[in-house]
Amino acid sequence: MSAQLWDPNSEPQGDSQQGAPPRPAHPPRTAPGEPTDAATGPAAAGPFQPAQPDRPPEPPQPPPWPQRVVPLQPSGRTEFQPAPAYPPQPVGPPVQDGNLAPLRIPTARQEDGSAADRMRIGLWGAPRSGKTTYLAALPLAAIQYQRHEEGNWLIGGMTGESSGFLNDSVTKLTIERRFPSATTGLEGMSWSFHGQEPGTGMMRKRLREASFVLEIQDAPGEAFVPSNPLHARVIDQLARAQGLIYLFDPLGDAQKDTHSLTFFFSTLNELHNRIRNAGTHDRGRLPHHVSVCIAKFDHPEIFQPAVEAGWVTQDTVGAQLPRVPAHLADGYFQWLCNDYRGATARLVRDGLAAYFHPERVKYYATSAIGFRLNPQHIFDYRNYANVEIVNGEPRICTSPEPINVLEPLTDLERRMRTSGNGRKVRPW
Ligand SMILES: Nc1nc2c(ncn2[C@@H]2O[C@H](COP(=O)(O)OP(=O)(O)OP(=O)(O)O)[C@@H](O)[C@H]2O)c(=O)[nH]1
Ligand SMILES: [Mg+2]
Repeated sequence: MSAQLWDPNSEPQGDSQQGAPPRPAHPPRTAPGEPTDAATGPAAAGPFQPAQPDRPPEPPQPPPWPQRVVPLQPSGRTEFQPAPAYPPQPVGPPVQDGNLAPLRIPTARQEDGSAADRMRIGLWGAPRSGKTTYLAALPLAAIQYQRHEEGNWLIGGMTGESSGFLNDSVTKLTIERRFPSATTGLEGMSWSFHGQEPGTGMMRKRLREASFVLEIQDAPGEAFVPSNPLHARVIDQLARAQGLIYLFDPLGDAQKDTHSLTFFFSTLNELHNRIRNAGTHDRGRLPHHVSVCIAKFDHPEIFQPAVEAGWVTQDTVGAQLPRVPAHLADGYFQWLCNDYRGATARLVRDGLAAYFHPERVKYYATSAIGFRLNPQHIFDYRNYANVEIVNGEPRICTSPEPINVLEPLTDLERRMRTSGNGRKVRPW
């Protein structure tokens, strides 16, 4: 009588589970390249064929399907038993990555008006003054912070769009070496900031822990004139903001269609009316804290006169970047408006001084893209202009190292928090 060989294609005898999924096949025991003759191959050998005499005996392999581990038997040995076959399962949603950790909610939501650490900032500036590039440079400034200062900053998006903006900005500025496109609509960002930075005053030697959520809107510069359809919404934003970042572009100020005053005075006047009508003036002035950024400080037409007038010092370590020191920045802005620009710039200066409390306005010489650096990554006064024109389009020459981009924002947060006026989220 011939031996009964196991035929994997034949129906199992007495299997009453119609429609049960077939059990997975054993993995082949044949090494790659080994002959798989039907007489001697693994199929012919049957599922639990003893080891061939010319091979070292293999330890018993547990089958690859789900197993139950039966706890220690009285004999003292653990035994594997195949689990019972599962009934057919409904098809589930596609699994994108079975290893993803469960997703938690973000630590604060944009809509959550009660979050104490939320900071609404209005971004203001004439067309092409560099507002979007400033925002785009923020993640770079945060990553590079520890190069120049003790401490560290991390920025993260609170929404998909805000996160996407951070990612796209870094790619655009550093890899493509291009500037962002002109803004066409209102774009809201919500970013979380976590950091440690040097304290101030007596606490200078200690790192200060800071954490807040920034809400900021980017608008086209044209929206800061009353004839623009977005104007009312932009004024709303500025009125509801706790602090303002104002970009003053000395280059644009020299051109008729981007005069700073055109996009400054009418907005300032309406902001004042709105806040006066709401009865929320602070001792007769607008209650906001303001960071004024003198934009495009890297540009030779701005940088060179500042150097020649003696406003600039240079770091002695790292990339040896030039800067206008914080204690001179106010004087530098006054000089820029008095001596370098014209009568309209002086009116911007006067408007800031008259409508806001002077102690709540701080000035920064800012460059979103920083200076061109030499191959050793050091500033060279012979060749520092970081923008070149390629096919009629401005391109950034060396990877941006922003100057005074993070500071106007983190200082603003600190000034608002410590000034005592609070101006936490207020319903105007
Ligand atoms: N040299 C230099 N040029 C800059 C800098 N930031 C911006 N620019 C130039 O200014 C142009 C306008 O910058 P944007 O950031 O788009 O200005 P914006 O204020 O957002 O402009 P709108 O959206 O039209 O209101 C850029 O295309 C660059 O050519 C900077 O830090 N340095
Ligand atoms: Mg823009």
